[in-house]
Amino acid sequence: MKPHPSGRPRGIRGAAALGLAAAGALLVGLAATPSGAADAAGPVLRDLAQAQGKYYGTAVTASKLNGTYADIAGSQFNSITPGNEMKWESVEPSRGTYNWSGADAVVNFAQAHDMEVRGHTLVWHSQLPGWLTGGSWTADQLRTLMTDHITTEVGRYQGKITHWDVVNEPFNEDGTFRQSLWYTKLGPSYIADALRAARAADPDAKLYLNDYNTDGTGAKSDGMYNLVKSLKAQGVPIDGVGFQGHLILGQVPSTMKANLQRFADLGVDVAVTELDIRMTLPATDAELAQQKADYRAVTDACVAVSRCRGVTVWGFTDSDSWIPDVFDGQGAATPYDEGYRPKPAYYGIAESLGWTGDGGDPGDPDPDPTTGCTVGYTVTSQWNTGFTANVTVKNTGSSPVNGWQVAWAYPSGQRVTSGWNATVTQSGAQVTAANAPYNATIGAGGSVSFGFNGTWSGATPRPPRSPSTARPAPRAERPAVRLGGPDGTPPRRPGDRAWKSA
Ligand code: G2I
Repeated sequence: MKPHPSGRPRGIRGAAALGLAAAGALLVGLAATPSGAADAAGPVLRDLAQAQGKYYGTAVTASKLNGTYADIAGSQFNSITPGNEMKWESVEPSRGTYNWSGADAVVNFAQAHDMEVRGHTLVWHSQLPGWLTGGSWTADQLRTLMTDHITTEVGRYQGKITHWDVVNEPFNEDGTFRQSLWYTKLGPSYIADALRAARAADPDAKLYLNDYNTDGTGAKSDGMYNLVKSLKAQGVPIDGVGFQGHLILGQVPSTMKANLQRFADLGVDVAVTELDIRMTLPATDAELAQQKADYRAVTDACVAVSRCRGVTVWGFTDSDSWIPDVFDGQGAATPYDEGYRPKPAYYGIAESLGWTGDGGDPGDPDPDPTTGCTVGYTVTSQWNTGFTANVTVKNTGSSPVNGWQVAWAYPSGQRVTSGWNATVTQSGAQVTAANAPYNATIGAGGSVSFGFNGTWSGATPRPPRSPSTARPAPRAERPAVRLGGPDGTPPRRPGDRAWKSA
């Protein structure tokens, strides 16, 4: 593989954090709020995938391929799918008049960044030009229009497209054939004819059928399975099956791996071609953690099936996703947020592909070198004016902590209303949570959690690291910090430099 022309992605993880004052002035940081593409030491999905013998791909919008969007697409992914630019209405908006500008832009970008291209899509019921859907064609005329279109488009990109979605979404939910323009006029033979025309136009491209809601076993997947089996038996050129993977949070089919494997056992490749995992907005930290697990599970299924060629996400950033346009109130479906910050889902993919570094999400905080403690801050639920949060303090050191406080400042006017398992007080933006009598001691390797309800309006960004987080609190703050346990006993944590200097 050539080196990535755009180099390694730029710095990702900003230093946002909470401060923990354990028994006086111990301070630890919580890694949170990534703020860019990926840092030099962060995972690179394309390299991790390649090491597994797979690709990791993304759908893109050709007109956005510049700046940070292009940097991430080209450096993190080694396969690309034009989201719309190769569809019939895009390339042949009026009969015999072709517009290849968007499609060419994607193919050129792929070549410049050493990426494979998934061609999407030749024969579909949707995004067809009006002249085609509005015409009154005989079956022979329509078949010729279809095969000519395939010959022209596949021929244009011969040798440059690794995989073609030749026929897209041919099934109804019950596994019967969709009553598309193609099926109603031509019957099921349109599928074999399309595959043969594509093979003739580019013998090296891998030819796929592609559909949604076929990810797990079920009636629709059975329809696809039976079709592939019969095409194989007739010697029709079919190389692979694409499983789109438009999923709902927490609903990765438990049969996904087995389903991919049963198709592979028919003698075809498989791929996850349009992965996204949607949720109701606004997304909570708990939902983003679930999404991480879901992205990981889908990627795991592909990794576990040797004939799974790779996974493509349907847009890598929440700013370039079809979900909010189609599902009211839903979104946050991709691995990067709208500001191009990697979400926990990104790390879920990376971990599935073998990444063992920092998970970069609220559940995976970095220990603070001064205290050996970590603080994890998670919004567990959120509604229009309120939220519930959970904070976990983990003692990663080798001796107990006796008495602790956690301090942070809210950036956007959030107010704590009531807490539990700690005494949580707020003054201005500054919040302090002090241990309850019964959880003052955190054993070596142990952790404690507390929670609270709060109010918000406008936005609820995570509390950022205060400038004082990584060092002892300034002297002026010391009187506010209670040393030791609730009975006034001094903390006994060896090596607590901050406490000793207090
Ligand atoms: O619908 C999600 C995907 C399901 N599987 C096949 C995919 O090809 C399909 O992709 C989406 C694109 O991501 C959307 O971007 O297909 C949609 C059309 O069915 C695309 O949406 C269309 C909008 O509906 C149009 O208003 C818009 O002009 O995108 C067009 C180009 O931006």
